Amino acid sequence: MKVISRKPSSLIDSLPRTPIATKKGTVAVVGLGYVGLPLLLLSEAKGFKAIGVDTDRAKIDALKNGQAPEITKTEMARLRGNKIKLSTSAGILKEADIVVVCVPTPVHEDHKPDLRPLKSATLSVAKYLQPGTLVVIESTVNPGVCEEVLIPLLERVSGLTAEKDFYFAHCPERINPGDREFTVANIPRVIGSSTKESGDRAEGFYRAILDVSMLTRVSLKEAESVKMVENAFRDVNIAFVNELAMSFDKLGIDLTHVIRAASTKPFGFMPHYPGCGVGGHCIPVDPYYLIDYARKNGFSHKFIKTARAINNQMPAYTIKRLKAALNTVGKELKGTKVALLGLSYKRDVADCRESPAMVIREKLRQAGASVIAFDPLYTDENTYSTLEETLKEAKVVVIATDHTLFRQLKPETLEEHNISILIDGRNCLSKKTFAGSSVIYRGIGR
Ligand code: SAJ
Repeated sequence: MKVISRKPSSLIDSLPRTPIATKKGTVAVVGLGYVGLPLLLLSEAKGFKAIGVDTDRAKIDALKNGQAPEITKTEMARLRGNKIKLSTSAGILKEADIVVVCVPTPVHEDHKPDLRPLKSATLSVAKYLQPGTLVVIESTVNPGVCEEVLIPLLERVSGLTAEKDFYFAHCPERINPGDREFTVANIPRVIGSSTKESGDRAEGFYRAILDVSMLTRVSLKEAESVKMVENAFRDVNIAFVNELAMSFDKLGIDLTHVIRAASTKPFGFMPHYPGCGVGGHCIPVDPYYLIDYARKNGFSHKFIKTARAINNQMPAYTIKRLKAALNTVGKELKGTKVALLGLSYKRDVADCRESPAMVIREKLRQAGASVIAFDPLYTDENTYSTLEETLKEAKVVVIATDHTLFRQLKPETLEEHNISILIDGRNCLSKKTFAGSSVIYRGIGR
């Protein structure tokens, strides 16, 4: 496992080496999804007494049976072994010295921030908050949410005063779902606090569980801003190449070759890749939190908003590529059987939140196409169960998620099923191998 390490700065050198929290050593994690569960397991593995709280009874029952996505057999045994307390009831939080909140922060249909899950979790924490407890928020929030929403809520309901009776810090999560190299244990973290004491206590906790020395200390608003900036940075860079893709499709230039060649520049260039859209619970969501907060404070973001608009139009652009390919053979989309390969938002990940593939499926249906969808990691009432049966019925194929299974698709497989068109929404197949086949290949930006 690659451990990132750097000689800590003099400030960090002066910090107490013995993590303050381990004096009593009980950590409670509220929200046991792809962020909270790994943190809970890591805390327990590093010697803390661990408590997991989630409102989802089915999830708690599954965890008690050692069932959860992407955990090791050892972790399953530890969950089953009752060493980790798991509950849907927040009352158990009374036992914790440290409470870490890891719940989703989605947006509403109109892209306005939806803090309901976070407020509800914070309310549960407040109801059972004990003096001396450290509260850490890992959920992604825009600047101002900690000081203007969460701390007042904790104080009002608990009757305790922040920085006097309890400690508070914000340490934005940096989990990359599906990443086996960068994990909760080795990703550097940023810790925001309004006082040194709270920051020290939070740093003591993270030092006790993480294999990294790079823990950067900033203010609460700066920590909230770090995550917003990280993810808006990624969104605008993806929008940049998506706009280039639409331009280069007109110019007949293969953008993927251009990006690969530009990446040979060892400085000043960071490759991103065009595709059928931007999904997930982070990249397409977090910029809206920043846009909304800036608007409320008198600034209207243009560039970040434009990037969101460009990325949001990529599902429609992908269908436009399909329509254009169908037109070259005198066909139209209405009535065409389309195999949609992939529904999740990211390669080899089962999560469909904000997935562009779902938008493509809906738009294909609205255009009168008959959609046959298949995803090896996701099923619903309208999905097929195998790639074979999906291809058997289809006339054209759209790849919306570059799952490993789809990256092995060969032109001859499509020819065997009389499939005439392939739209590669993730540019994950070799255009060259299709050149010699009867299958019309179109990518995004190539
Ligand atoms: N995507 C592109 N082109 C790219 C990169 C991604 O179209 O060049 C699309 C993906 O297909 C996906 C969406 O954007 O639909 C998001 O992809 P992602 O790789 O950013 O995946 P996420 O959402 O899991 O992002 C996480 C984020 N981690 C956190 O928020 C803590 C993000 O900050 C990381 O940069 C990202 O992982 C990562 O680097 O993989």
